[in-house]
Amino acid sequence: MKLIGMLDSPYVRRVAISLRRLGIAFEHEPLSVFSTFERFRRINPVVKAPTLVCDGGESLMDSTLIIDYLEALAGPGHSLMPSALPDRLRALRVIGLALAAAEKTVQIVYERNLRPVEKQHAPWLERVNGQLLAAYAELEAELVQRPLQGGETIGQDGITVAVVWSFTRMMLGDALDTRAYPALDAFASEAERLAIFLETPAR
Ligand SMILES: N[C@@H](CCC(=O)N[C@@H](CS)C(=O)NCC(=O)O)C(=O)O
Repeated sequence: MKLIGMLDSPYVRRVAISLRRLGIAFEHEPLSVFSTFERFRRINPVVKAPTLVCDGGESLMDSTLIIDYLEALAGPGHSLMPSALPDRLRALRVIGLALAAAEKTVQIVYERNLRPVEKQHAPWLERVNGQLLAAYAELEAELVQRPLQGGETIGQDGITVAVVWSFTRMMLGDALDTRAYPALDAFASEAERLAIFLETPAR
C-alpha cells in the first residue's frame, strides 16, 4: 500500500506514524496538494492528503477513515484505541479536540498564505484563532486531569495530540504561547523523541 502526501500535513503524519506503530509496511510518496497538484490528481482526482492507495488499487481519503481501515487490517489485539467504554470516550474526545486544533491551524495557514493580503478577513481569522486556543485549553485541561499514555505503547490519542501540537508550533510559531500549555508541550516533546516519530519527521 502507498501513502500519498507530505509529512508537514498533520493528517498525513498521524497516518504514517500509526502505520509504523501498527507495524504495517507501506510505501510513501510525498506529493504536495499544491506544488504537485496534477500528479496528485492523477492518483486521486479529489486531491486530498492523505490518500491511501490500497493493495487492491482502491484509494481512501481522510486520516480517521484511513486509520480505521489500518486498524481492521492489523487485526484484533492491535488497536491503538482503548476498548473499555470510559477510556474510549476519553480518547475520542481528546482526538476530536486535537483534530479541531489541526483544522483551525490549517484554516489560519490557508487564509494567510492563499489569499491576497487585501482579501484577508480579520474577523474570520480572529474567530478561528479563538477556536484554536479553546481547543488547546480544553486539551491542556484533559492532560492535567489525567496524563495520556506515552512511550512505546502510545495510543491514537497520544499520536494525534503530539502530531497536531508540533504542527501548530511549526506553522504558527510565536503566535502560540507554549507556556500556557505546559502539559501539552511536555507530552509532545517526549513523543517527538520516540523512534516512530523520529522516523517520520514533519520536515
Ligand atoms: N479531515 C481530513 C483533512 C485532510 C486535509 O484537509 N488535508 C489537507 C492537507 S493538510 C488537504 O488535502 N488540503 C488540500 C485541499 O483540501 O484542497 C483528514 O483527516 O484527512
